[in-house]
Amino acid sequence: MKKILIIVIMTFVLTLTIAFQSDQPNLKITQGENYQIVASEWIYSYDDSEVFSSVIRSSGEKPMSVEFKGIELAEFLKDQNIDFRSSEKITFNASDGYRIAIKTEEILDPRNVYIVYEMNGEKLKSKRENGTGPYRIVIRKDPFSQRWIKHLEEIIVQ
Ligand SMILES: Nc1nc2c(c(=O)[nH]1)N[C@H]1C(S)=C(S)[C@@H](COP(=O)(O)O)O[C@H]1N2
Ligand SMILES: [Mo]
Repeated sequence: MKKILIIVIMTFVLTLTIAFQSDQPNLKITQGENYQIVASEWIYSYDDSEVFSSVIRSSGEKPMSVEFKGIELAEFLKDQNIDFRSSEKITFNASDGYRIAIKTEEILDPRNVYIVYEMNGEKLKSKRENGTGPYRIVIRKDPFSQRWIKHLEEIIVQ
């Protein structure tokens, strides 16, 4: 009886651990053969994060003014020691299979491309929680949000 109880408890704890770990919103940066994982804590505690206003245009809904908090992508990559200046574009993969590429030119344009993790003071929720996060790319100078990739998982520098 005791053994069974211990097994049940251990299974429960293990399941919780796995569930918790897979919910940790880390980001992967891939460059050629190499990759690095950026922990969510690093992102959430980033010193030079910025808050800016933006307008969300979802199909079938009125444009909505929001406040985003995030990190300028060029700064983020620089602080991760990723040199992307010689590549033509960067590719972004989302957990739902969505994928977009952004030209390096656009990324180097000041205050344009951001990795966003908060909206109106709240952390972006995951796809499972019906959110647009935990991370989203916002291109401030592109008013249409097709390229504002949600559920960002991987950044690929060619
Ligand atoms: N990961 C992911 N990002 C995505 C999409 C998607 O299907 N998957 N759709 C894009 C399109 S076409 C639009 S219009 C916006 C919709 O964003 P919203 O959910 O904030 O309205 O997200 C963009 N980013
Ligand atoms: Mo869209």
